[in-house]
Amino acid sequence: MTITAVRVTPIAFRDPPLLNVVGVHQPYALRSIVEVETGDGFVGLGETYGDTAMREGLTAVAPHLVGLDPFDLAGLRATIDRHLAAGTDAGLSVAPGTSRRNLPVKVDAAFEVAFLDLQGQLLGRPLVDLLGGAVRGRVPYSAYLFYKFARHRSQPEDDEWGAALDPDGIVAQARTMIERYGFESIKLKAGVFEPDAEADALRALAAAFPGAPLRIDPNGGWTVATSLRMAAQLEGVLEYLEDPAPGLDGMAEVARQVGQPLATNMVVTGFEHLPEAIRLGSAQVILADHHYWGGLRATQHLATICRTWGLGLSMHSNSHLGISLAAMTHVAAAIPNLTYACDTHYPWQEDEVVEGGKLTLERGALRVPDGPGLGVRLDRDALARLHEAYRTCGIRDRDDVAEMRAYRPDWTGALPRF
Ligand code: GKR
Ligand code: MG
Repeated sequence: MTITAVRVTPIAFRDPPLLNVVGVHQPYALRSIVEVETGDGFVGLGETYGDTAMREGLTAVAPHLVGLDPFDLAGLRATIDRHLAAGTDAGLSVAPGTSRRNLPVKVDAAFEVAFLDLQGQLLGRPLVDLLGGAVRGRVPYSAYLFYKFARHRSQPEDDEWGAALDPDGIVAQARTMIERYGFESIKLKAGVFEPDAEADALRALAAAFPGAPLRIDPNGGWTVATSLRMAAQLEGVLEYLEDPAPGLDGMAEVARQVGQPLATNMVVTGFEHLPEAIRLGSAQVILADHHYWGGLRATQHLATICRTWGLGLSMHSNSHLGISLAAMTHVAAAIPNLTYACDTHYPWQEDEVVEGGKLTLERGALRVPDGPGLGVRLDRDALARLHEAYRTCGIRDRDDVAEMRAYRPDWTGALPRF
């Protein structure tokens, strides 16, 4: 049993004008779809970032995987190490996947999922069984709210969500999202407006959805002083405060003085960050993301470290489609100490690349797909359509700062903002 073909297809799908601390989402988000095929017609799938660095990494490795056994994950890693030099960009980013940092780790993650999908198909077992089996049959996700413009500059009419630029807009967005998907916990992407205005939005959410666990994430957009002031204001309102201040030291300084746990997907984005983060006490909840932590098994290793050191574990998300959602769900189902609902951008995406269209979230959760492997199959017409969108959309790297500059020419995206 060997791999006979590997394909990497860049795609672009529509993305609304969601606001964050560095700017605004572009009209299209990019992903790469990975297919790993064996001679007898089985195809394993993976989904990951679609930026230039990632595409180059995936395509540099792809031809060298032909001939490997899909069960040989050590061989996969060795092949990647032989053909890919580690990136040098050490910068921390709002979108932790979209840089050259740890490129081999991210490439490994994408192919590992495809190899595991193949293994599951060959054995006739859901992927979660290869990770030790499911400790839960449904994986809860949180409603991921964003301040947003009503439409992109290029759109003649408002999108279906409309604008959300104040507490009323955020509560209305939450209502729609909860009506549609039944989410039980809520996250607000912050760092967009003055922190006090964002705290008002959180309090409005707390009043509108009593008892729903709440989180706020300004992506390191607040100074330590602002973070402390906001933490005091939001005491008792939040289940955790996500990435208030930049840097391991900044987070540690905040953590020392506040009563609530800090979560991060910005200052701890790889195993190499854990010793210092633990020594300093920079975060009490780590947001895992298999796309940049090295895959599904690496995410399980991270979970073990979190359990050992008494850290909470939740899951980070960027704009993604169903292959990623299925992979996130399988690994989340296998981790006993995943103690919070996972993040997902999924409700913001209209397009899909898997057969049958959008996966169904019910009561805020996705049932673990029970078909063999990931349990999702590629819709080839959709793949072709989204690849064509990639070819013509003109975007090759995510750039929220440049997109915002089109609205506000003086925009810099510099952090911290407040
Ligand atoms: O898509 O605007 C966004 C998010 O801010 C994303 O880039 C972050 O990586 O969702 C992410 C987060 O939790 O920080
Ligand atoms: Mg975050």
